[in-house]
Order: sequence, then structure tokens, then C-alpha cells
Amino acid sequence: MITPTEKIWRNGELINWNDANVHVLTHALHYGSSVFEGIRCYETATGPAVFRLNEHMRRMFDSAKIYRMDIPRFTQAELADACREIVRVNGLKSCYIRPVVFRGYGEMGVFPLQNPIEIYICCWEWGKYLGAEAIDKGVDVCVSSWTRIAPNTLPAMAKVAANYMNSQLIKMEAVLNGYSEGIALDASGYASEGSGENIFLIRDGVIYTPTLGTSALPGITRDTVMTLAREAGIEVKEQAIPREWLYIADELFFTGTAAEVTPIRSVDKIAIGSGTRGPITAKLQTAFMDILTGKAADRFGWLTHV
Ligand code: PPE
Repeated sequence: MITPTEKIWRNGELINWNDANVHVLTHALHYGSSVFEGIRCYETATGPAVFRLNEHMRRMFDSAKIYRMDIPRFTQAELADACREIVRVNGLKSCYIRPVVFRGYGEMGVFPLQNPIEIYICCWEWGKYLGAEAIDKGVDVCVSSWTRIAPNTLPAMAKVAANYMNSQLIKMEAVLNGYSEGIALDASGYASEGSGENIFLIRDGVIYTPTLGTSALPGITRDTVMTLAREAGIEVKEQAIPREWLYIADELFFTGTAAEVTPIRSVDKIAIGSGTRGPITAKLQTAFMDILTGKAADRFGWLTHV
């Protein structure tokens, strides 16, 4: 169970955790009309710092724009400040931050433009997304029998609640069959992403990841890993990845705010490479963690102190 913090930010004010309630006829509850972000704040030697806050805010505004949601009264910079404020007032050293913008109570029916837009920002302490051992040992995954949302159905570039019904089907199937996660294929049969992570493949020293055209979220950790890999002189290619390429990869890993960089050690019970975390994955994990912990310089300007 989630451990409550003291405060939640709502439409510009701080309210108590237990007062952050909505009416049961809230539009988003019935029709999935909610856009959100997931952001991590890390403990550094110089205090808590939020990772790539501005990029997350930008993606949230992009998601809202795709769905014709006008975020009232607040700019990206103001909501970024609100994210810092909620971590500060709750006194957390490290946490996960969840801003959510949704269509609230008013009209019922799928024409949503009369409903008010509500903004909440919450935070809580969130441990390892795919289990405690996942980061070192890797996870066992399957290819899902569910197809990822097709581009002309629900836009994958928007991080919206409705997309996560597809994610839940993928995740439930995987977990109930004994896997940690599922990889979904896109509507053409190419590898897309996990239920809540982007995927990366390594073969002969080159890193590959599906293009955004294969129904993958423009992940901020995805961009982070591509940047760090290129800085380390490793070639990175975005391209269509056929399913069978997953099986014959030297290394595979997931990226995501919650999952960070998590190695994949098997797909459909086929061992990937040596069946443990591979050397390039380990190198990228270290490069990533060194920035988060302040061990390496924040040379890309990715940390915002609270
Ligand atoms: N794809 C999906 C579908 C996805 O949900 C995420 C993040 C990513 C890729 C990676 O994106 P990024 O976090 O920007 O690197 N999933 C978030 C929600 C997880 C949840 O269960 O809630 C997350 O990791 O915060």
C-alpha cells in the first residue's frame, strides 16, 4: 500500500492527503480523460533533485494539447515549481512525483469540452518498479498477446490514462503467467514497448530502440539513455525491431522513470545473451546512476533541486 504524505497540490493550493477526493461522476473516471506524468526525485549530496523536470512538464503539456485540454492559469514553469514545492513541503528526500491533469465533474457524455480541468500533484516514496533484484539480475518477460494501441486509435505520444487500459491487459497477462513484464508488438507486428517502459536492444555493440512510429511513448529515460550512450561513443539507432530480433539480441533492457534501466534476461523463456545483465547495460546503468546521485557532474543540466 502507498504511504500517504502530508500534502497534495490542487489547482494552486496545498491540501491534506485525505482531502484529495473527486466526485464519482468525474469525467476522467468514466472516459479516461486524464493526462499525467511520472517523475523521480533523487537524494543527492546537495539535497533532493528532480530528474528532467522541464522535459516532463513539456510532455504533459504536449499530451494535454493532443486532447484539446487547456491547462488553466498555469504555465509549464509554474507547474514545475509546484512539483518542487510538493516534495519540499512533504519533506521527502527521494520520491516519485505524479502530476495529473483531468477533466472533472460537470457534464456526462463523451463530448468533454464543458468540463472543468483539474490539476493535482502528488508524491510518494516508490521503490523498485520491477522488484528489488531486477536492476542487478534482470527480469523475465514475455511478448504479449495484446497488441499495443494502434497509431490511429489512441495516440501513443500522449501519456494519458486511457492508454493504460492496454498496459493493464499486457501487465496482467504477463504477471499471471509468471513473468515480470510483457513486451507489446505494434499493429504491424514490430516490437513497441513494455506496459510502462521503453525497450532497448544491443547486438554487436550497437544499440537499437523502436522508433516513436511504433506506438512507443517518447520516454524521457529513453532519451537519457540515448544521450549517455552516444556520449560514450556507442552507436544508437532508432528503427523497426522485428519480434525475433529480441530473442537473438546480445542484451536487452527496459527504460522508464519508475523502472529506471532494468535488464531483461529472458523473453518467452529464451535466455538473452548470457542470461544475466550484459556489459553495455551495466555501463549505461552506472552512467545514469552517477548523474542521479551526484557522483558524476550534471553535465546535461538534468537535475533541478527542490
Ligand atoms: N512507455 C510507457 C507506456 C510508459 O508508461 C512509460 C513510463 C515509459 C514508456 C517510459 O517513459 P519515461 O518514464 O518518460 O522514461 N511509465 C511511467 C508510469 C508507470 C506506472 O506504472 O505508473 C513511469 O515510469 O513513471
